[in-house]
Amino acid sequence: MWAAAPEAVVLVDQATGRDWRAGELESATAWGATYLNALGIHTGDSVILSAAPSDATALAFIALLRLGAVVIPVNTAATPREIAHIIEVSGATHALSAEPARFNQIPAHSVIPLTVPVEGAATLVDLDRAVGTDRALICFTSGTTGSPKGAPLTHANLLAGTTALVECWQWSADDVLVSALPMFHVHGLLVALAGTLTAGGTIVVHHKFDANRLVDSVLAHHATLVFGVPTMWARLAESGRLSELADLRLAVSGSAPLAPTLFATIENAIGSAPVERYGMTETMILTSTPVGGVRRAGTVGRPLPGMRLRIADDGVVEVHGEGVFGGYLTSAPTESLLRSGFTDDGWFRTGDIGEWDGDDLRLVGRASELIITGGYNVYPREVEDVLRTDAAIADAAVVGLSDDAWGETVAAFVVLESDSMADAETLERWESLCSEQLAPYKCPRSFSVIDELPRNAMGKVKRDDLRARGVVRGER
Ligand code: MLC
Ligand code: AMP
Repeated sequence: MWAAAPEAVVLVDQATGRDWRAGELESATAWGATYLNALGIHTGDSVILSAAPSDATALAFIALLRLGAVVIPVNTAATPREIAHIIEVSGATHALSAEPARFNQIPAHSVIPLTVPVEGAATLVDLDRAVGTDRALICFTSGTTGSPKGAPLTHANLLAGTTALVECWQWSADDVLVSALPMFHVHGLLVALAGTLTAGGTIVVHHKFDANRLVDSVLAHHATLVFGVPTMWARLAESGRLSELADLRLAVSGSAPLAPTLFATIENAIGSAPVERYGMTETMILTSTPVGGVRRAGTVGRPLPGMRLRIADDGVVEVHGEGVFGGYLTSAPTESLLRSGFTDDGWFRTGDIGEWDGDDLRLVGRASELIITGGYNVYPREVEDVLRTDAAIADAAVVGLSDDAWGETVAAFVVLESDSMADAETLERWESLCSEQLAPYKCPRSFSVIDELPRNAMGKVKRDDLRARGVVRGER
């Protein structure tokens, strides 16, 4: 693809204005791979990549894949406790970061500051030798048991996922995508960046989401595509500038439910319905509403090419296809993967409850307690485990409260030890405990003190009851 049109601009860094032609990207990632190899990274090594989106981040990702290393994208807001867990489970030996000091749990010589590769004399390493069954990435997803789980994706998974998107969205070399999505998740790194590379189009990368800057960028680059999570679309609507996006070919929303009211706002402003697509870290993108057909609010569309979907008797969406991962990493030092979440006949159970509405899938709930806030996933158990370490807390339950801006916000309900009371100082202590242990998006936005947690006959916390109560007291 790059060789066919070496002069074509494929990557633009919005903050610096630097653009990269295909030929430049080819040689810069080859030098980058040579440089990383000289610093001790070899084929098969697991390497953390943790940085805000930029051309340097994109180039590092490509260089690592070309070298055959396994990329582990890590949230730039991850705490030392969260990083330690990722290193332990993945066996990461190196880290590339714009803030190397955050990775002091890896020997200093293996923590590499992220920079744009400088021109080298020659490429000294074998590149592009990975085969489909080789691991390309290990992505961490929040886990029901309290600790994030490592989901390896192979080169075949990645290619199947991006090829299906290119076909489904008729994504071509003429398309220009503006993306402010973080590059440490499937949406920004694989759908936006790897999708663009597969399509041979252009991606304009923003370091941080800002509604005004995004609209300016769409206009300046004559962009045809914008991908965002619903919170980003809500902020674009709030900016009053949505109608300036009327020339987009596709305005795409995903990672969390798009409220029908926001769908209508976007449709009215830009003159066409947004495209909704549904995916998961473990599976890449599963469904999309049609590019050439009617897109209905509240539906996430049809299976992508190569993806099969069925709805089990309990309502859970089950999937099968080339993009679906092979299982989770285990904590034991073994190559075999944990097939939890797979049926006996090899389909992956997503945990989402769905129903068919004509040809389109409608997601109607989740079998799990997963909270999605601004497109980031939080499992209550991880937050509850942290809260329970506080001496004043006898018990805790965490739920997602519905919120117009964030979709859901994290809310904690706590039961005090009998000799304890909650005053302003206590609240501050809980807030600091959470912010030390958990990335900011996982920290409760409210703490409600209640006499006891509502439980059913089996002793399970009735989370719906808590959601119905809303914030009881102590909102910050
Ligand atoms: C930031 N904050 C959040 C948050 N993002 N809190 C809860 N949920 C979030 N998602 C916190 C900040 O730390 C800060 O805390 C406060 O909220 C306000 O910050 P902000 O500056 O207003 O937020 P901002 O940095 O602009 O981030 C908002 C956002 C971001 C929407 C741009 O959340 C984002 O990039 N979301 C995209 C997530 C994503 O890419 N998901 C895809 C997963 S892949 P304080 O304490 O400092 O005030 C996937 C598969 C698939 O799901 O299908 O795609
Ligand atoms: P993640 O673990 O971050 O990959 O998140 C995957 C989850 O995000 C899915 O299981 C869904 O619950 C949710 N999700 C992704 N896309 C959509 C969408 N378009 N609508 C509703 N939920 C979505």
